[in-house]
Amino acid sequence: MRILLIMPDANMHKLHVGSFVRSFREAPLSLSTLAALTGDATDIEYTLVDESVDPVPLDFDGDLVGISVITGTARRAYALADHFRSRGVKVVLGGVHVTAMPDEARHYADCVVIGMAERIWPGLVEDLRAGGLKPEYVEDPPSGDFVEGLPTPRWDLMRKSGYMAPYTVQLTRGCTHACDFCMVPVIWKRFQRRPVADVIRDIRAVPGRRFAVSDVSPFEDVEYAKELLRAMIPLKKKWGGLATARITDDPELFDLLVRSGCQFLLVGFESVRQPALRGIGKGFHKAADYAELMRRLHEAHIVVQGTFVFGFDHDTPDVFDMTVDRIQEWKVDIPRYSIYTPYPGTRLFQRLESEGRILSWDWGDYDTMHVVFRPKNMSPVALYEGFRRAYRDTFRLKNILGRTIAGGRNFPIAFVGNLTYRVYARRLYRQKAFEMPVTRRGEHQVVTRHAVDRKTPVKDQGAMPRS
Ligand code: B12
Ligand code: SF4
Repeated sequence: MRILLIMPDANMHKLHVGSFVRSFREAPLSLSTLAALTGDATDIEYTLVDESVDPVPLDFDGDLVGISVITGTARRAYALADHFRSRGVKVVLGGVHVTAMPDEARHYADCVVIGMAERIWPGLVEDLRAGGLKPEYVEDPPSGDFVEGLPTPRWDLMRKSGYMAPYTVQLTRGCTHACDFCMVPVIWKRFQRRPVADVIRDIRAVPGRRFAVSDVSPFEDVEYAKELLRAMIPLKKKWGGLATARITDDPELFDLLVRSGCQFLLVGFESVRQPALRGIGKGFHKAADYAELMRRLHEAHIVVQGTFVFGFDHDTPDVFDMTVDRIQEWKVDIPRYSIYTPYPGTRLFQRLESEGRILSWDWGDYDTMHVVFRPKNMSPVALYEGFRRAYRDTFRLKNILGRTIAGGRNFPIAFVGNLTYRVYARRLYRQKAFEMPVTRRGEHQVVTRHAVDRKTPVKDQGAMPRS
């Protein structure tokens, strides 16, 4: 059996040099996790393609195409699905967006998978083999225990040179919090921890010293995290991952984190203002403590990518300059900005829709780089302009050096990371695709819901077809 698994292009965080493309991220686990689930079955030949770094083989004529869909890539995913089905290849769609919007997704697929696929995928492949692929498979047990006994992902099937960190390890699923804009608590209703022994087995299997963790907030169960970090120390690896701003609250946990080899953390600061944090359900983050948090992380030689969001209902037009100033003051090594985005399925989406504030239903705009809703205290244009001005100001060379030069041994990583975002900040002003498509289209010109261009051949549509 020949199975092609695709992650459509998300059009971001990558470097192009001629035909060479590298993503500035860790390798995603969605496809390599699926491919591992059928174990040693030697009669299954998988091809895994992350379109952000490699082209999709449009002439594939095997038995099944599986496509992993997040909201921002839904358009591309549906166009690819159409393409392969028109060639007579069966298509299954799964992932975050399909789980939130199964009724939409089934228009474009022979089969949809709702929720986590660990307990589903092997049976689905067997059904396909027997000619009895069902139209829908739902996570079983619902929100259940599927993280025990998972195989090590098939990292070998992804192109290693495509990523800054080609080996990604998973510790947990879900999150203990429920911020209003976040998809995680919506689709993974329970926070689940993998057995420590399974995680350690995976880390041992990583060739070389470095790996990444892409879990959204793996250290919120402090006792579990301590047990895991303790077990990681003897492995003497170096790693990077994500954490909430509470990571330094428990001194023992933080000490173990440092000793386990943590060198990089992405922290979702979200806002420099406490009322905004409270408003989105992230009041457990204390903006007043961010300076001290940064000081402690730097003391431990951890490089910090700090993500900030603009467009909250508490945001006023002065938020942009204030955020840029605080980031300089706290010396956040690699800052990143996003526009508040109501992903379908989230509380935020429901609220903004009921208030009549959604401006675009084109999922291609849901990449956190476009304004897709009407902000409360400023116009959509002011939000977009503030967002890209903040990018431009933050990534001026003088500001980059101001933040990173005192970083000692962290300086090279932080500096290179900043240069990447500097290129991106420039793109925001230069490239047509970033020209505020929603607001420039006019507020009342709502885009056709998840429309797929059926006239242009898929190869000519570009990675992110736009209306
Ligand atoms: C790596 C990653 C990326 C990578 C790859 C994207 C991708 N397609 O996953 C990159 C860097 C490109 C990326 C970009 C962005 N990302 Co991202 N990313 C992740 C991250 C950290 C890990 C994904 C992963 O490997 N998960 C582990 C695997 C095992 O889980 P999984 O993907 O859900 O797969 C399971 C099931 O969903 C299912 N499944 C998934 N695909 C398929 C396919 C088939 C055929 C089947 C049967 C089953 C199936 O089976 C798997 C096993 O159970 C997740 C958070 C997370 N930890 O999941 C966010 C996440 C996917 N990203 C998110 C967001 C918001 C973004 C950005 C907007 C962020 C930003 N501001 O920059 C951009 C999107 C840009 C765009 N144009 O849309 C959101 C998605 C929300 C949404 N509704 O789309 C997530 C969930 C984080 C969050 N807090 O909400 N991201
Ligand atoms: S934003 Fe972070 S802390 Fe909040 S629910 Fe999502 S993953 Fe959890």
